[in-house]
Amino acid sequence: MDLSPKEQVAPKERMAIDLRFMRMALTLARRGLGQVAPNPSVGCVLVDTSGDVPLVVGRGWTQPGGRPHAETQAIGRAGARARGTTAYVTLEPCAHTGKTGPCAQALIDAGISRAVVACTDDDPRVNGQGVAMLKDGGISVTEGVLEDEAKDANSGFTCRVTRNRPEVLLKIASTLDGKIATHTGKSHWITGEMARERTHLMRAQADAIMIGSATAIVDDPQLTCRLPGLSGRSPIRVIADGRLRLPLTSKLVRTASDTPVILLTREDADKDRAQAFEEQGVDLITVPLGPDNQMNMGAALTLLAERGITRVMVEGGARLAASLLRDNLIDRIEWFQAPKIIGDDGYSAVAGLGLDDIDLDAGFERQAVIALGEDVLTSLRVRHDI
Ligand code: AOF
Ligand code: ZN
Repeated sequence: MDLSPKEQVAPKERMAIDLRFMRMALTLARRGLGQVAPNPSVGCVLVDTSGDVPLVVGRGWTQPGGRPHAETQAIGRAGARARGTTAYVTLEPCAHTGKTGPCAQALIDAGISRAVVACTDDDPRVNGQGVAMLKDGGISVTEGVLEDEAKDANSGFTCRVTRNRPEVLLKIASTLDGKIATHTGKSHWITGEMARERTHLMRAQADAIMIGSATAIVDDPQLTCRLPGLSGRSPIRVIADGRLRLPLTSKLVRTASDTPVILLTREDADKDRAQAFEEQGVDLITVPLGPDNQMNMGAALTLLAERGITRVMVEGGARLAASLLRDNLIDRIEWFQAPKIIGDDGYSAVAGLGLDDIDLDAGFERQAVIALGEDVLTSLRVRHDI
């Protein structure tokens, strides 16, 4: 039997090559986080493995707004050199026809001989059909390479399509004893410069950033990404403001025409005030009330998902954090801790949860701990088994 050079590669060596190029594809995929909603951010690398050393002939990632998709970008770059290559894709190629044809078909048409796919696409229009299309088209498919990392990169999108709400990340910057301000309300600065830079990067990678109205009133924040080179990547700003208490003169309202602002508000909020906000270019979303007569935050998130938002970062305050935690709506926590202590007369990062007991089921698992100057950042994810 005549084996092509690709098939002569020992399995172990092939696995090392697969890991190397899937890692590259994942790095490309992460570039789009915060820019591609409602779509996932996908990376694709086309590699010619016929020679002595593997050669990258095309790279692509999902473009701002979610289109073009990663695969067609990579194929476009590679041109005729795409023929016979291996495609490394961080998400199963799509099988549906949108503005353009399916990516799976584009890979077949480009003459790709092998596809390495990190994880399946939970969008019901795809969900296994992309891989089936590749196989039917004569492409050999390897699945599950760096699957966990790819799922992590796609988690906002997956949450939107499977749970009808965006993924929610809670960011907290506190003292060692979990305080975010002194009893006089002073909070600038608890954490250091590196933690603040990291926060701005997180903002760039979010589709929306959300805070409660009390925090918006007290801090008068901009909630933009102000990292050099990334200032164009500020997320949509969302304020949970049931009673429309945000001042019309706030920085958020004054900059609404540059970076969008959404107010989540109640049906019974003042109509004239609502109109005044709308005249300033602020978008209002009416949120149904829950049994406690407060805005139902699960419903609010679903309304955001319906607008395509997949990744929400929550930056306070204590009451918004508590209400989302109480409703099990927090998927990730990024907790910065400074080596300072404020004591019991300070303000806590999370308001009262009314727990009688330690609820072991609702716990978070640690993903990483890193030092950022004097501060420590702990990254947590909600336990998957609940
Ligand atoms: C891919 N590569 O880079 C992305 C994919 O609305 P459309 O037509 O752009 O399709 C969006 C769907 O395509 C989205 O829900 C997800 O299933 C998939 N995203 N697929 O092959 C990509 N971003
Ligand atoms: Zn596609």
